[in-house]
Amino acid sequence: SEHLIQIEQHGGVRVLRLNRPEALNAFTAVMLGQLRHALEAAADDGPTRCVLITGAGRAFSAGQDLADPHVAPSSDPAAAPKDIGHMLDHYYIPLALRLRSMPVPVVAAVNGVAAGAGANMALSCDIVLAAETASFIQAFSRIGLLPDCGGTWLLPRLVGRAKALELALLGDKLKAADAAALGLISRVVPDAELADAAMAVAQKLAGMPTRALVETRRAMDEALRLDFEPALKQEAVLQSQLGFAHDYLEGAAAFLDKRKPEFKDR
Ligand code: T3D
Repeated sequence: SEHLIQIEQHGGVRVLRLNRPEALNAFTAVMLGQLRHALEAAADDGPTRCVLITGAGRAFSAGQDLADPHVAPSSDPAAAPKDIGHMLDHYYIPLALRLRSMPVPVVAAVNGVAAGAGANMALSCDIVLAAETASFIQAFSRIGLLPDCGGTWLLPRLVGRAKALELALLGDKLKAADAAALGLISRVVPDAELADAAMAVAQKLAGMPTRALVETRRAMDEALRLDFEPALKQEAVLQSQLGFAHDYLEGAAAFLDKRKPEFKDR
């Protein structure tokens, strides 16, 4: 079948490239299935210690393909409207959950426009870099929908309620530099440097103690709904577990021996 997700391995980094450039990498059901499968495979692959997601061509992703027969309005006015909630239940929700619970860190290199589900998929990644000419659009309101793929959860947490609602209601294009200034993403780099900058971040993460990184993500997500003291206690429980693991023993020993550590926990 067609490779709508292109997969490359660079050492410990698994690159997943959204690859439907003629349609700005808009998601079809088939493509979403391939992306989920690619994430599962990366999660199951021991040597892979970081995933890097980017887009082929001039866009990151234009979001749901509005022409996909699963969601496109029928030309027959008598036909019953399609249930697009079905698309979320069967494709986007499993994908979003898989992405947010990957056993390795996930970097997004947003190479161009990221709209709708494409934007929120990028924002679900652990570290988001964007090219100077990239942009983010909560396109949902323009077509009578609300932000999905975690948009209602992610946006207020990333930028606060006022900006989250502004972005979601107006659906305007947000330039990468403005997204970085708002704290929606990590960093903006010149277009020509995006691939190298994102790979450098991914390679650095791939050489780090994977399990500690993933527990950090999980603890932060969890802490968002905890009070201060329960968050402190959660840190102690997780730290206790990490403290018995190989990577801490190796990391601390390597520091004391003034040598480079070799991490392996996943
Ligand atoms: O429906 C459900 O399952 C529920 C889930 C919803 C999740 C969602 O993601 S809803 C949001 C869906 N996405 C959008 O509404 C964005 C639509 N696209 C745009 O607004 C613009 O294309 C962009 C701002 C992303 C880029 O604009 P621009 O001017 O750079 O490019 P363009 O000319 O608009 O697009 C180029 C081609 O890609 C064009 O096709 P053509 O004319 O060359 O044959 C355009 O139709 C196509 N394209 C772009 N986005 C989509 C798309 N085709 C299908 N679906 C798209 N989302």
